[in-house]
Amino acid sequence: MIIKFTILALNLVTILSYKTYGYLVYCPCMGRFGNQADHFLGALAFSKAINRTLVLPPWVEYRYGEVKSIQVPFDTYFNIEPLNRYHQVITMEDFMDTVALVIWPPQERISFCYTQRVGEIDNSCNAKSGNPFGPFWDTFNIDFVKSIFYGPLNYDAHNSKMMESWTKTYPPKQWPVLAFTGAPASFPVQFENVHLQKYLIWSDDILSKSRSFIKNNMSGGGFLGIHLRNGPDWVKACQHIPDSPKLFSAPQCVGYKNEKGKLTSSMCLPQKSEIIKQIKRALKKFKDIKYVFVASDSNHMIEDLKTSVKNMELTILKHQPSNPHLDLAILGQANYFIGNCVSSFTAFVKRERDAKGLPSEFWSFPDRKKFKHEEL
Ligand code: GFB
Repeated sequence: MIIKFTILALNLVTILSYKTYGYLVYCPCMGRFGNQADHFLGALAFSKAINRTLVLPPWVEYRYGEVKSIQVPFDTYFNIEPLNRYHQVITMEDFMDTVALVIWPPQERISFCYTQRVGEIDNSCNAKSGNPFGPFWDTFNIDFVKSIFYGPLNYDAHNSKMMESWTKTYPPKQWPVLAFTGAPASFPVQFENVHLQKYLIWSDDILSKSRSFIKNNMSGGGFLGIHLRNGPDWVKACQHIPDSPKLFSAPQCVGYKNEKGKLTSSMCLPQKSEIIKQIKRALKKFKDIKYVFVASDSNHMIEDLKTSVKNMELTILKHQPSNPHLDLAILGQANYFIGNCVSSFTAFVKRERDAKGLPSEFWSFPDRKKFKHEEL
């Protein structure tokens, strides 16, 4: 009895402390980690702009051979506290265990989408149709009774008129929870939201594992971190370069309007010779580098790299077994980083390093021939 009362009282305290703003819930239903991270920054900006507490969704992951996505709690990878300094947030797990019990009863669960989505029901968001949509909401036993199409509103947090329209159309008193079928954010991350990366700080667990890896394997010298994105999905994606001058995260180097250069196939899928040349150039600049840490989704090229630098006192290594988050956290701590401009996985590292004032560059960018010509 006492325990029950204490839990109820705690819930009320949590709810009262959040109540005035309303809540924003969403499914990070597009792409893998890099895409979801880009979306997260946009959702964070949007929730602040419409003054609603952001419910931190779990990360959606896909395991080989499994039909349904797996939902990994947000705080497995990131600390909540720094985010709270920017804006009020709560994890999805805490939200469902406390606030939702009071302000979001099952009969009031409405899904929001820009316009109808194809699925089992006509004229609906079909918020649970397909993977990861169904498994995501099922993780929290959430079903929706209705859909709202919020178009033509959009989630550009930097358009104050638009944000006013949101708060006027969906005031928190009548709409305590806005649950979005997908992330209320653009991909790649809007330029104005890139700086929010500084609030995404790795969890103590990821930080300590990445630091131990560095200490145990790369002490006594600096290290160069490189990201080689070269799996079959990527090879296929890079074929779209000629028709997609801003493919995926390319704006991070070519600019959001291609104002900083042209996207080339080599930037997406650099050849072995180009990779080796660029590494050697970086090593000339950073003389105290003794290690090259390679992160990759497919081919780490360890043997090729070892052969190409065999006359230098360098150790080439990777993390085993493959662990994307540890790779990211390690790359974020490298003395120098070379990444793939088109990849949102690289983009995460680049933003984190920019926030810490650490130097980075991209494969085959800027175009050296053009650069040299312009310098003359
Ligand atoms: O993160 P992500 O959206 O980046 O998706 P891109 C790529 C996934 O591949 C990562 C794995 O989330 C990781 O699971 N991966 C990539 C890696 N690089 C590494 C690495 O260095 N180490 C490890 N351990 N894993 C785009 C997608 O990928 O690729 C698009 O976002 C689309 O949706 C396209 O699928 C083909 O932006 O690189």
